Parts: sequence; C-alpha cells; structure tokens
Amino acid sequence: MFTEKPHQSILFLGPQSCGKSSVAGQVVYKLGGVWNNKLEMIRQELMEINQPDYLYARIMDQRRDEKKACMTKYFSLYSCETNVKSYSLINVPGKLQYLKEILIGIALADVVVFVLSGNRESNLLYQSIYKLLLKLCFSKEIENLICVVHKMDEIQYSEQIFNQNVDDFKQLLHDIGYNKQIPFIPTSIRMNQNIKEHHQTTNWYNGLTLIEALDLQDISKQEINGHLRMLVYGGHRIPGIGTIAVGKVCYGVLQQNSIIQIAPDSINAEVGSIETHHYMCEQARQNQLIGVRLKNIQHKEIRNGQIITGDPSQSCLAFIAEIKVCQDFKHKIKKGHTYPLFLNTILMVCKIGAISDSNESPIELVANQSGIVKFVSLKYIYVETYTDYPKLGCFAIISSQNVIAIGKILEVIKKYDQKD
Ligand SMILES: Nc1nc2c(ncn2[C@@H]2O[C@H](COP(=O)(O)OP(=O)(O)O)[C@@H](O)[C@H]2O)c(=O)[nH]1
Ligand SMILES: [Mg+2]
Repeated sequence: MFTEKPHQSILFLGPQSCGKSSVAGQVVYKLGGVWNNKLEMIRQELMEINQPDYLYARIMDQRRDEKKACMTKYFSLYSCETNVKSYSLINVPGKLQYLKEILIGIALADVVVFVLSGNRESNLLYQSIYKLLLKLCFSKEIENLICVVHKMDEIQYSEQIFNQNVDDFKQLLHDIGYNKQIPFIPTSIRMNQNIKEHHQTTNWYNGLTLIEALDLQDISKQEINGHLRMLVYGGHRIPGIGTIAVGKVCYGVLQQNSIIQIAPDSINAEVGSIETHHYMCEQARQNQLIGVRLKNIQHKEIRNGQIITGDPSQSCLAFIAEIKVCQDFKHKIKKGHTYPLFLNTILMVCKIGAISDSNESPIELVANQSGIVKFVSLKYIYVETYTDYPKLGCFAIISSQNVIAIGKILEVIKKYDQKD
C-alpha cells in the first residue's frame, strides 16, 4: 500500500524556465509514473505547437492554461515511489508574481531540489531570486537540499562550467547560513542524464543520481510527538462527496471520524474519509499530504493558511518572537512598521508593536542585529511557539521581494491588551 513506505514531499525550486517541471517530470517518468503511449501522445501534441522540449514539463503542468502557456502557474502535486520511499513531488511556478503558490510549496516541503540552469550567465542574473528562495527555505528550517545543474546540453556537458555553477551556488548557500554539504547533480532532458542512471555525456560525473540522492534524504530528525496540527492550503467541493480540505499533517495523527477544529476561525467539523494521492486511509500521519472530507462544513469556510487541530485551538492577535535581521538588509526594521510575515503557508501582515534586546529597548534593528519583537496582527491568526511546534513557530519577514529577517515565536499572547 502507498502509505507503508516512509513518505517525503519534494519541492522543485528555481526561477521560471530553469527546468523545474522538466526535472520533476523526468523523475516521474523514470519511476514508471507515465505510460509510454501517454508520453507519445504528449510528444505528438508538442510537435504540433513546435515545443518538443516541453515534453517532461507537460507531465507536471496539467492545467489547461498551463498547457497553453507552456508554463507552471499553480502549486500541484504528483505522487511516485521508489523501492525505499514514496514521494509527493511538488511543482510550483518560478515567477515571483506567483509567490503565493511558491510559499505553499516551501511550507509543505521536506526536501528541496534547487534547479540551476547550466548557463552560468542566467544563474548570475537570477541570483536575487535564488537568494530569496534559499532564505525562505532557511527560515522554515528545511535542511535537506539537493541541487541539480540542468540544461547541461546547452553547455556541451562541460565539467568546468558545471563546477563554476556549483561554486557560485555554494557561496550563496554559505552566505545564507547553509553550511552542510549537499549533492550537486548535472542533468539534462536530452538523455535523462543522472536522473536514474548515469550517461556517457557526463562521464566525468560519478556522484549520486537524483533518485539516489532523494532516497538518501533523512528527515527523521524533524519528527515530534505533538498533537494534531495540519497545515491547510485549500478547500474545494466535490459534488456528491462534500467539502474537502487539502494540506499536510505536520504533527500528530488525523483520525477518521474524529472531531477537529479549524483555526483561527474556531470552526468544528467531523473527519469523513481521508485520501492521500487517491488512496483511502483511516488515519494520516506526520508528513503526509492529504485531502480530508469534512462533514458539517461549507467548502467556502476552508482557505489557505488555516490549521486543523485536534484540541480546541485559541487564535491570537499578537505574539512575541526573537528575530535576526539578515546581513544584506540595508534599512531598518522599526517599531510601528508593518511587514508581511511568511507564517504557516501564507503571508500574514503584522505590525511591530515593540522591540527590545538584551541591553535596552531600541526602536529599530539593523543588519545582523537580533531582538525580541512583539508582532501585532489586525485580524485573528493562529500561530504556535517554536518550542512546541517548530514548523509552525518559525517565519520570515519579507520586504521588497527579499527576506529581511527570520524569526522564531517565543510566546503567543492569547489575550491581547489594546494598549500595547
Ligand atoms: N536545452 C534544454 N532545454 C531544456 C531542458 N529542460 C527544459 N528545457 C527547456 O526549458 C523550458 C522550461 O522548462 P520548464 O521545465 O517548464 O521550466 P520551469 O519553468 O522551471 O518549470 C522548456 O520548455 C524547455 O524548452 C534541457 O535539459 N535542455
Ligand atoms: Mg514549471
């Protein structure tokens, strides 16, 4: 059965057109997830619109407007498995105009595959996007990273250019605070190089293939015996079946027929059936991406950013966090200013109510400074402390398409005093 193997969610990240969907599509294809005649059908269709290189990306980009534009526009999932693990592959857009979809992907990912283009100039051009994406991953404490240098055919499978790209990216990783060794894998759609097997075109490379690297990723450290906390990224109605909430069980177990609460709205509902990639299950465990049928609730009441809990959940209007300002932030984080915070799966706008540090009470923080900050939200939100639920208690502060600080929630102020 699908759920018996350890399960991981793999996100493919990078700027638009670097080849994210193509790499993910090749993984699906190499793991036997596409029938040969389906691939032939796609090939024929793409011949007609003169886009043959879009073949593997089309496996992932399935919505009508994505097919038309030959471009990913939405968050989507694809399941596949190896002998060792089952995977949810997460396909997201690369354009920052679709940041909302990218954030859902980062919030749900266990492992991130960064896709660089073989072309070094393009990578240098996209440096700020890679930086933003890496910082967002760092803020969510995603430790399991893999990097593929794709479109190797465009650089004649050159080991030298591959190494230059690797060095550039290693520098970026180091600047952001990632100091762990990660695999770098040269790939291309031409011969499915190094996806499952090595290929003579890159005979200088004898490291891991992408699928081997995925199978080696260990996320067991993240497991915590907490109460049920499920991140919800959307809801819809299936005629004849009812309201479905989709998301990831981050902590605890979601049990069929149990009563749950949806925060921050404090709505109660009963759990009907639970489905993971079209397989029904009686319970969903930590890390599973699922769709759950909820009874006694309208689909309009479900939205991205909610949390399903098993115990009564108290929403809040303020919390205290420790933040560290990024070293490349040139301005000041000031008391009274409002910032979007990447929390759970969404951006939540919060105002800085107060700042303090170990010495005194400053009213602003600059690059590299840390401080204890009180954040105030205009509407009810649901957050957890970092100690209780690390994934729900860490966040990034965003400004002008850059992460300017990262934070950890120390205390949730359930009863907010307006005077603050
Ligand atoms: N030359 C070459 N082009 C590729 C390769 N992989 C993808 N492409 C091209 O890059 C375009 C964008 O790929 P896609 O996977 O959609 O990129 P995404 O926006 O990052 O998901 C495709 O339409 C292909 O034409 C590759 O290995 N070599
Ligand atoms: Mg894509």
